[in-house]
Parts: sequence; structure tokens; C-alpha cells
Amino acid sequence: MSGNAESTAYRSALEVIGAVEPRVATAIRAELADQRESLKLIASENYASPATLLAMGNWFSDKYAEGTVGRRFYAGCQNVDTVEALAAEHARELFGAPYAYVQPHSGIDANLVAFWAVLADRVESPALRRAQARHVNDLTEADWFALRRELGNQRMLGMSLDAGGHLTHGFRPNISGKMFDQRSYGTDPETGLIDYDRVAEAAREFKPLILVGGYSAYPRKVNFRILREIADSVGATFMVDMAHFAGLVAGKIFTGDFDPVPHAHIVTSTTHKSLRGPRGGLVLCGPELAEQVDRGCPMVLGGPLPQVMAAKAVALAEARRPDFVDYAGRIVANAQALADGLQRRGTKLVTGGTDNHLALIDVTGYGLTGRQAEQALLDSGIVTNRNAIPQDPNGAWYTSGIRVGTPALTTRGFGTAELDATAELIHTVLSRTAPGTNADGTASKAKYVLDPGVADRVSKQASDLLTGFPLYPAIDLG
Ligand code: DSN
Repeated sequence: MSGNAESTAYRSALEVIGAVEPRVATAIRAELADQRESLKLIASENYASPATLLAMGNWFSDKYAEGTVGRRFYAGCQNVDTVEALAAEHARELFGAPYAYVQPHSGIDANLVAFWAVLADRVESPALRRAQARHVNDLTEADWFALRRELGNQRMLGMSLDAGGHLTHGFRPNISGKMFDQRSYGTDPETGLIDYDRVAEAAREFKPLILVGGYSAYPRKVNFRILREIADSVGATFMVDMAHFAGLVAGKIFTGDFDPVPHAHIVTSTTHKSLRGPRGGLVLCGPELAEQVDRGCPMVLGGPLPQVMAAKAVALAEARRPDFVDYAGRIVANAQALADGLQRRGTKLVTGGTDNHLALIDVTGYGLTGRQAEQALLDSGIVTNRNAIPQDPNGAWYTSGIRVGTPALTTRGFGTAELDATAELIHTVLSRTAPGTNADGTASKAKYVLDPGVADRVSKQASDLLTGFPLYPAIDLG
């Protein structure tokens, strides 16, 4: 693909958009400029390819396609069928899964589809069986009441939020926490690692319908074979949310016991994190759950987004290429270089390092909250997000952690030397930031003091680092 074609495509698109609402074209240009200039360490973000991005801007956006391939509620879906089938085929081949459903609009949606599929498959509900045997519209009021009673109060065991679990794994601020009676497994207070014996004990006591594996802030590999054995021992369905590390599974970094696909009954993911596709989700499963998963739309999803499924097909095709294996390997090498660089400079990390794409900095060692650290880093041109650490003394809002990840900078071409230089910048900012005080003299968890000279100097150094690794170098918007 010539850079000239990419530049022409984007210049033309912006010209067309700008002729209708110039402020949107300006904002799109500004977004590219901002992304080019920021040292992006947000573990859940990446930079999709121009081909993936361009696949989303077209006529598929105008098409309704509720249902599944070859079985739609609307006429004229033959081209949507083509891209949905292609995306599903690439997902099956890439992950070695018997079945793939590529309609979810996000990770939350993918998890809802999976929850529905497991409930429908597992819960002994006469009302549900009647609902499936005939059209749901035929159910009586009494059936609906029974259905709600029979499906309600099922149990889910997932990783606790402060240990790195995700909101959608049964926590109160998310609908999953209202749908399920949830209990959490944490990590060992000394090592910060999952203690599989404790998980087994919790499973034996709680007897969950669903055991959830997966995380958004745990910096280590997870042994999915052991979790499956635990699930089997209590008759639970084993679900893995691999949203964060799907790129490492696709790139064959997580294999054997660490690849969730052969071990889980059902796997969910996003497509835009380490997998580097468009924003969206997907579900993988075996034939026994496929029929229920296919009910995702309209059961819990709005109409599919065919333009995003087209982009998923492109991105998944990219992830099947040999160079994606190299990319995934570099993500982890870079995360380890960042973690080592931070620790050499005295920074405390949860679990003492990483073997995936992220590291979790415990900023209490700098006398800061996560909120103070996040803002001080942002002032210095470094984009991160604050995150709770295990047994966090500052709670989920202020937190005591900063999560850093390498999928995006690895896409830009950063290597281990640049990640070590990044560690130096982070350490400089955090060690030169002091907690601030409120107007009444009490300690603030949000205010901080950072010499603007330090912030400016680090911003300049971050910008110099980025200059050697231009983002979308082939795209010149003029
Ligand atoms: N928002 C994603 C993350 O940052 O991990 C997960 O939903």
C-alpha cells in the first residue's frame, strides 16, 4: 500500500466532511495531531491500521442487519453477510475457536452476550425453555414473572476490582453486578499473584454458575488450565474475558495453559486493545453455546454495525500475518523493559514486574495518589490512567496506582531502549511531584505540586522521543 494512497484517502475524506461541517474535519485533524504528539501508555489503547480505519467509513453504516449470517430480519443483507462471515472466519482461524460471533459493539456487550448464553444454557428454567420453544412474544405475564425469578440470583465468581478484575465481572457499578450474586477472588497480599488454592476454596464455598477469568490491570500470565479445573470441580461454566491480552493470544505469546481458548467454555474480547482492530467486541465458544450466542442481537445487542464488522475482518486478517507474532512479542519485551527501567530507578510495581503488556505502578512509594500522579504525568506529556492497586488505601476514585501499557508505543515502533527512556521520564515526574493541600490546610488527594520547569523539560524529552517514531508516517494531511 503506498503512503500516497493513504494520504489521498484521508485528504479527500476531510475535504468532503469539511464541506458540510468544517468543525468536524478540524476536530479529526486535531485528534491525529494530538495522538501523534502524546506518549500514550494507556494499556487498553492502540493505533489501528489505515485499512482498518477506512473500512469503517462507508455504506455499510446505512444497513440494518439484525439476526445472523444468512438469517436476517431485514432483506438485502448479502454484503453484510460477506463481511460478518469473513470476520468470524478470521477470528476462528486466528484463535483456533470452533465458533466466533463478531457482532458485539464493545467488551461489555460481548460479556452480556456471554452471560445470556450461559444463563440460557445452564439455568433450569421451565419458563425459559418455553420461551425458546416458541416465540418470546407468546409468553404470558406469568411466564415472564417465572423467568425473571428463575434466572435471578445466579452466582458469579470473578477477580476483584482492586486485584485487576473488570467492572463487567459482576461489580455493582455495572449491570452484571445487579444480574448476578457476585463474589471475588483477590491476589496474594505478599506477592500480588493469583493464589489458585484460594480461588479453588472460594469456588468450593460459593459454588458459582460462572467462574470468570481475565482482567484489565493484572500484570501477569493467568493459568487458564488450572482455572478450568477449578470450574469443573464445582460444575461452573468457565468464561474468560481476554479483552486486554487478545493480541498476545493472537500473536502466540500466550500458549498452552496461558491460552484461554482451549480451556474456557466461552471467551469474550474487545478488538481494539492489544488486538489493534476497530473499537468492538467478539465472543468465541464451542458448538454447545453457539446457538445462544447467536441470539445476542436482538437479545442484548442493538443492530449490528456492519461497517465495524468489515473493519474487524480487516484487522483480524492483519493479525493472522506473521508480522503480528513479532508485534506481540515486542509488546511484552517493551513492557518488561519499562518495568525493569522503573524498578531500577526505585519505582514499586505490583507483583514486581510484568509478563504481559502492562505494569501497575504503586505510587504510594512517591507519597502520591494515583490521581495526583496521573495529572502530573499528563502535564509532562505522558498519558496514563490511574488504577486501584490490591487493598488500595485510596479507593477506586483517587487510587494508589498508575497503569502503564505498551501496545500503542510498540505499534509506533518503540523498542526496549525507548521504553527505558520512558521509565526515566516517568520516574523524574513522580519523584519531583509533591502532594498538595486543600484551602483549609488539610492534605488533598487530588492537588499536587510540580515545578512547571520539570513538566516542560519532560514534555520536550517525550516529544523528542516520539519524533523518531512518527505515527502514521505515510499520512500527510497537508
Ligand atoms: N476501559 C478498558 C480499560 O481501560 O481497561 C476496559 O474496559
